[in-house]
Amino acid sequence: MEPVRILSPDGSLVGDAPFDLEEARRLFAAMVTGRTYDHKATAMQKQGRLATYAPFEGQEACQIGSVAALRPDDWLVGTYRDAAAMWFQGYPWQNLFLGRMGDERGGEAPAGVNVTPPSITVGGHMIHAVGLGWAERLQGRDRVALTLFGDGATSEGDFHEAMNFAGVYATPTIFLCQNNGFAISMPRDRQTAAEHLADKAIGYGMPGIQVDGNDLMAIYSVTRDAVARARTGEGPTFIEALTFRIGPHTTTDDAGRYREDGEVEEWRTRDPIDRVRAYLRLNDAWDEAWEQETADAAGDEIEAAVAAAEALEPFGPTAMFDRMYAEPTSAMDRQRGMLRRDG
Ligand SMILES: Cc1ncc(C[n+]2csc(CCOP(=O)(O)OP(=O)(O)O)c2C)c(N)n1
Repeated sequence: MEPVRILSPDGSLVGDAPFDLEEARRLFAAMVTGRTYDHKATAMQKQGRLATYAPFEGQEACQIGSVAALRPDDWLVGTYRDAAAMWFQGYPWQNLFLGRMGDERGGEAPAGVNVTPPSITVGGHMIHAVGLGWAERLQGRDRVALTLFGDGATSEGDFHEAMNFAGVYATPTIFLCQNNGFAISMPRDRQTAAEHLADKAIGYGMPGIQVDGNDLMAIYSVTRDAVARARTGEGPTFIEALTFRIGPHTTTDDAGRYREDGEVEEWRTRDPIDRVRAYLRLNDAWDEAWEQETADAAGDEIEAAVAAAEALEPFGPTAMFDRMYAEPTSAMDRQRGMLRRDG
């Protein structure tokens, strides 16, 4: 199996560009904004302003390229590592920061934004993605659901149930596995004996495609085709994107304990943002001043979101009970009472 690739690390094309230079610049800027958030959140965690944070540096092409192939009303169902994708589909940066502060308001998508809160439960969210797409179909709408997850999630029972149901009912689901080589410290070759994760699709009766996950154009192109299949009733697709997380699993992890020397440096040479910059330069669509403007705009946007999140009145500890169900259960009422007594 040869992973789909369109854009080489040196910025030259080995296939047809799926979008024009203007769109390439827009998506480049979005990846830069994502990385700005990632670096800011990592720094804020170290300053004690956020709880544990899961960085996604290196995975920006997977997240921006796939969401670029969606319609604004399509569903996105991702994980704790998918903030760039969530933002690009309409989830505010402010809420992403709030979620990492342990503030329940971070879990609320604005009206009309079809993005679920980040799933901390590995694999559990894929079932929801299948259900959301199926519900759209049953109601006669053509919205699709894209779900993002890691290589580790493919070992969860929920993954198999979601894939099986999606295959049998031909639900409009795009399963995008960001295979970043590790599930915390568990390497990909201890996760499964299958030669490729994409091969798993065969067992569920859907196409499986492997793609260079650091190639914005390839990710966009395979997701666009999968979205088209889903939208026209041809059913789900499984995409395995080969990528790497440059940072640790989370800010509490020491990746140096399980990764080989030189592995990070090697993957930096395939950086998804550098690759698009090289392409824009080759096509006279990049200059220093524009890159600076892009970086400044991203910095301003992220700083404004931090300021807005930190300016909110703190949410009381019992608020978590209010946001769980429309009506509290008796067990929750009891727990709320215990918290008040102890607090
Ligand atoms: C059901 C469940 N089991 C275990 C965990 C603990 N856990 C958190 S992240 C993680 C690894 C997930 O790896 P992967 O799916 O490859 O995604 P990545 O973190 O690499 O993005 C584990 C085991 C969890 N959150 N949920």
